[in-house]
Amino acid sequence: MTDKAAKRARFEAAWPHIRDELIAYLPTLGMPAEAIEWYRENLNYNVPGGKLNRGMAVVDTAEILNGVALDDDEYSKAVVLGWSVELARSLFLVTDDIMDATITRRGQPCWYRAPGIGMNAINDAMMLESGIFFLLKKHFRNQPYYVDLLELFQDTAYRTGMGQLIDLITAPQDEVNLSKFSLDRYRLIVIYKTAYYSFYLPVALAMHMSGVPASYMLGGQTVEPYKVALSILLPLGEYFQIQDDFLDLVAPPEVLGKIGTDIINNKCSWCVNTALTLATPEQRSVLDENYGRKDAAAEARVKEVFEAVGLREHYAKYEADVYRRLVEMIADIPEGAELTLKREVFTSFLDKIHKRTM
Ligand code: GPP
Ligand code: MG
Ligand code: MG
Ligand code: MG
Repeated sequence: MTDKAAKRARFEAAWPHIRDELIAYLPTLGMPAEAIEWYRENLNYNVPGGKLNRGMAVVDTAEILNGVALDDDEYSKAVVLGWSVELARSLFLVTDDIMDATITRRGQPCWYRAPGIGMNAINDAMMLESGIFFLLKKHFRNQPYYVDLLELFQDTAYRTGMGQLIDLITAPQDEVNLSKFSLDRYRLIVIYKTAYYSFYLPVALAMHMSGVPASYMLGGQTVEPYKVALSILLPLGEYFQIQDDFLDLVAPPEVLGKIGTDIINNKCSWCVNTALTLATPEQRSVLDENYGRKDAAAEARVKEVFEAVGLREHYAKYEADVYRRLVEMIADIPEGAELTLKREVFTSFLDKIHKRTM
């Protein structure tokens, strides 16, 4: 087994214990067996089964900040935080799939489309969220950073909700209107909807757990490590989403594991927003007439415009530029005494993402 596969296996092995902790609370409240079974199925169906990048990022970051391997207590704390991030992700996806009227997720029907679930999925999503706060209370109530963890989950959910709102109103299901799109709007959506919860949340959780303070002095300089982390992780998250959008267009389905649907689904994607800045008036009309139609011929016409405006070259240039910028920002982080921020936290993310093909 590779090192990476072993890490994943260890993280996954913790899930049944965490799930059972959540379930074990229900009988203490006098909940009937039927309700307990429902909650178990909600957790099993929605929480594991993804790529787990966000959850495992908590553990990876805690390990890097710690310098040496985590002891059992530290590891189990990091794992609870990691699975809490996965709980957050699952509740976002359960509700997002209702809002987007999506059919399948992770190769199975979306939860609201699973037999007998329907709009109960809304309550199930709220119970996934409550699970986060149950776990935080159980495992961190006596830690000096407990309030920091609570605030972080709450602030992140607030920001993610705002991102979801601007996404919903910029690209509504039933109306294609490319004049609402722009690269600035795109960036705002992506940073709020994705980057905060996917990139900043796991790292900031691990920083709190590792005792990284709000500020410290290093070489006569005041460092505010959470602000530094945010300043790198938001553009990193934007880069990740831009890759996701580009891969949706160009990656072979057998590599990507899914068929790209962003054009057909009227997504406010980096590809269309960039093409809009480059298109001639004729190309713009082709986009207006064909984007977001549930029709393969219309999709093909959009793809022709994307090729004609040189989207691939623009992507290559964007990737080279953002990579250089992130490398510079990371090199500027003042490094020193123990328990402070380390550059490796960010280089490990950047290396995983740079030039990915799936
Ligand atoms: C998925 O985006 C949306 C989120 C992860 C955030 C949802 C936030 C809420 C507060 C509900 P998407 O709809 O663009 O992607 P996908 O294709 O995965 O559905
Ligand atoms: Mg969606
Ligand atoms: Mg959505
Ligand atoms: Mg995508």
